[in-house]
Amino acid sequence: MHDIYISGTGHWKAQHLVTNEEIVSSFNEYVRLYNIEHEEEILKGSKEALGPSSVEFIEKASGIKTRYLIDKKNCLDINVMKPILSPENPGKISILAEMSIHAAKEALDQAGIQAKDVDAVILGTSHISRNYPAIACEVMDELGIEGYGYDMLIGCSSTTFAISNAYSDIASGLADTILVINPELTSPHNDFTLRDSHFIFGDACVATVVQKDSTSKNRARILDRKLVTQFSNNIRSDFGYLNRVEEPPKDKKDLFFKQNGKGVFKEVCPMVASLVTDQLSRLDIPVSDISQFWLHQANANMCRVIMTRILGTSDYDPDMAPMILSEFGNVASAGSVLSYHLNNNLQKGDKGIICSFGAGYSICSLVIERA
Ligand code: CO8
Repeated sequence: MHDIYISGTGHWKAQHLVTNEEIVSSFNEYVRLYNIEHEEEILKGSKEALGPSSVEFIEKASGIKTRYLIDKKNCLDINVMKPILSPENPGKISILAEMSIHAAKEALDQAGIQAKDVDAVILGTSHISRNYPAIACEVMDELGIEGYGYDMLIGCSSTTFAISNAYSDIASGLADTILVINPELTSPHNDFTLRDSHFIFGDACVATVVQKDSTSKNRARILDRKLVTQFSNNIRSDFGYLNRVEEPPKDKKDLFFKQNGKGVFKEVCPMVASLVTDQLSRLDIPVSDISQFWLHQANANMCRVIMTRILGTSDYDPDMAPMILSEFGNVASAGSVLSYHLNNNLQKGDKGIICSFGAGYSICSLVIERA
C-alpha cells in the first residue's frame, strides 16, 4: 500500500469584506421599512413585526465578525438583498469554475506539480449551479487536465468526503494524483432578510491535491478517514429542479437555506466529539498526540464545545483549533480545509485532524501527519 498525501492546498475568497456593522445596518433598515409598510397588518395581528439584528448577538452567538461576499453592494442594498450575477451561458466560463481554477492553481503550486500531472478532478460543494455538464469537466478543460472528473454534494462535508473519495481512488489504483475542488458560493442561497441567518455565510473556495507518494515539502500523510451520515431536516435546502413542476408552487422564500440552529448545535456536537474520540482510540493515538484540529467553521461556540469534549478540558491553546470564521463567516464545506490552509503549524511528525460536520447530517474526520 502506497502512502497517500495531501500535498498542497489553495483558496479563493470573494473580493468584498463585509463587517457585522454593515450587514446589521442594512438588515435593520430593511426591518424598519418592512414594519412601516406592513403597519396595518401588524396592528391587526395578521403579520408579525420583524425584530432587529445586532452586532453583539452575532458575535456572541456565532463568533463571526466579517465575511467576504461576491456582491457586497447588492447584498446590502435593502431593495435587492442578494448578489446579482450575470447569466451563466455556454459562451463563458462559469462562476464556480472561475473560483475553482483560482484555488486549484494555488494548490498545484503548493504541491509542486502541474495540471498535466493530475489524473482526476472531484468537485464537492453544498450547492451546484447547474446539473450538467459537471463543473469538474469544465475546470479540467480550462486547466488542460485529462482523465475523469465529477461533481458531488453532501452539504458541509463535501470537501472532506471528496478528499476521502480521492483517497479511495488512489488506494484502488484508479489514479495517482487527484485535484479536489470545493467552490462555496453561499450568498445566492442565503436569505439576507432573515434575522436568524442573514449574517452567517461567506463566499470562498478551497482546492486540495491528494497524491500518492508525494515529494511536496508541504505534504501531510492521510493516516485515517472516518465518515458518518445521519438523516436530519435541521439543515435543509429545497431548491431543486422539481420546484418548476410542484403544484401548488413553493413560496420563493421556502427555497433558501433553512436551519434549526439550536437543534444542530445540540445534536451535532456530541456526534462529532464521539466520532473523533472513537477514531483516535481505534488508531491507538492519544489525543495529546494531536497538535491541531481544523474544524468545520459554522460556529465558534460549537467548536469550543467539541474541543472541550475531545480534550476533556476547556483550557486549551486557541491555536490548536484555529477559528477562521471570525473573518470568513461560515463558508460551508470549504471551512475546515480553509482553516488548515491558512493555519497549518504542523512540524515533521506532528499529527492533526481535519473534521467537517454539517447538513445531512454528515461528518468526516481525517487524521493526518506532517511528513
Ligand atoms: N440578532 C439579534 N437577535 C437574534 C438574531 C440576530 N441576528 N438572530 C436570532 N436572534 C434571537 C432569536 O430570535 C432568539 O430570540 P428568542 O429567544 O426571543 O426566541 C434569540 O436571539 C436566540 O436565538 P437562537 O436560540 O437561535 O440563538 P443561538 O444562540 O442558538 O445562535 C446560531 C444561533 C448562531 C444559528 C447557532 O444556533 C448556531 O450557529 N448553531 C449551529 C448551526 C450550524 O452549525 N449550522 C450548520 C450551518 S449549515 C452549514 O454549515 C452549511 C450549509 C450549506 C450552506 C448554506 C449556504 C446559504
